[in-house]
Amino acid sequence: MIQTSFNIDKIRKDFPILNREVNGKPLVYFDNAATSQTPKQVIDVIVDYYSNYNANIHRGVHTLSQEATDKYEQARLKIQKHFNAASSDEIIFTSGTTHSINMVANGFSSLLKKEDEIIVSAMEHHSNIVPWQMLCERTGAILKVIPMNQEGELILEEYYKLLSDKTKLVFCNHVSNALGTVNPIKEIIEAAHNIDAAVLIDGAQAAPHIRADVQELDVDFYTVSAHKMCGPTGVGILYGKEEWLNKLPPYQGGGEMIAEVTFEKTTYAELPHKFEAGTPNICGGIAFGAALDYMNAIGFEVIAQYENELLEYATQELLSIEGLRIYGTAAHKTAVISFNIEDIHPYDIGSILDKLGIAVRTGHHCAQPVMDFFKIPGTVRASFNFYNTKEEIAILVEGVKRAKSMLL
Ligand code: C6P
Repeated sequence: MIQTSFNIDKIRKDFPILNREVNGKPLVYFDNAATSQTPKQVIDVIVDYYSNYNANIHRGVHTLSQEATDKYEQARLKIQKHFNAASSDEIIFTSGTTHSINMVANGFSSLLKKEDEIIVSAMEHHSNIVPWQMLCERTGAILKVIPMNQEGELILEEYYKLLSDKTKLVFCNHVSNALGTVNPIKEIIEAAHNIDAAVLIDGAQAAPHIRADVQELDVDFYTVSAHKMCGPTGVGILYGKEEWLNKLPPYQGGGEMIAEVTFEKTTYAELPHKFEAGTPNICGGIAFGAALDYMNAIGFEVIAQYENELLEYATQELLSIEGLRIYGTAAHKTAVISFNIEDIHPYDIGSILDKLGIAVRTGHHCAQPVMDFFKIPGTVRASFNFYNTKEEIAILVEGVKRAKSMLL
């Protein structure tokens, strides 16, 4: 029996999309790790912005511009408070995690030299691999990989062996999108700091489930996408320690990121504006703040407990299907289940589930090295959020059984 201290029926009413049908069946949305759904409280904020105070920010003396600027900067303060950053100057608005990581990777071009080493984990999303490979191509630095075991857990002893005075930067996800593993980032950060290496943690999959405290973690960079935590697409943040953000050069040149421009020389704006060239996603930033308000009103501990119960129930029910294998069996996981049934192609299962109104993701999940490790082309991935229910999981399990009987 799932114990909740929140009212699931009331929560579900906040999400208009959950009322729709897909292929004549009620939608069962289990693709939350790709993007989460949006509550009406956040949709209302977006409508309000475009209905009442749409204007460019930091530029106008007029009322609309000032209102938009105030709301945007209030959102930055909400984000600072949520992640417990020491200063709002350490919160850079970006278009999302991919943009945030590229910003740091680009910045390190001027800080690395040939033969320096940077360390990545074996279970990264391509967003946290490719920008670093491009950095290695530019600088001659060398990329090393922390291996994982069959459960999908990083092997820390191997990580410790990789660290040396050549190591300049370590980057790892907080939670794996393909396996759901929650990584021991505190230990990873501490060990890197012992040899003076900086650490970037990709928080894209953790932020919807775990409230990270960047000061407590002592992390140098932390990245988040709003669309995975009830906010809109196209907006996110890079948290960076002030000392690091001051050291890195700006990512893009343009309006808003300058102090003074002449044809001889340009000086850059102070943080955070140094990294925010051009007109940002103003409405998106404000809606991100509203999404954090919404999730915090429910409470991250309550969310985590509820989702954990969904994970346990779904794991047990899915494993009762003969031939079904779950990839990612770490002791500490978020509510993500990646699975295959014998040698049925994940795409075929996903297509049948879609006919039944059930949305899952199939394929390599932008984490091809993880699939290569398990020697599979991909998986079916069901990922749950706090607005999902045990009844929906039962529908998924029946759907998977039906797919199996049709495909084997
Ligand atoms: N993962 C998934 O289905 P963007 O696209 O920039 O908001 O986030 C990229 C990203 C980075 N790191 C991790 C761990 C992620 O999971 C993602 C996005 C989605 O798993 C879409 S590919």
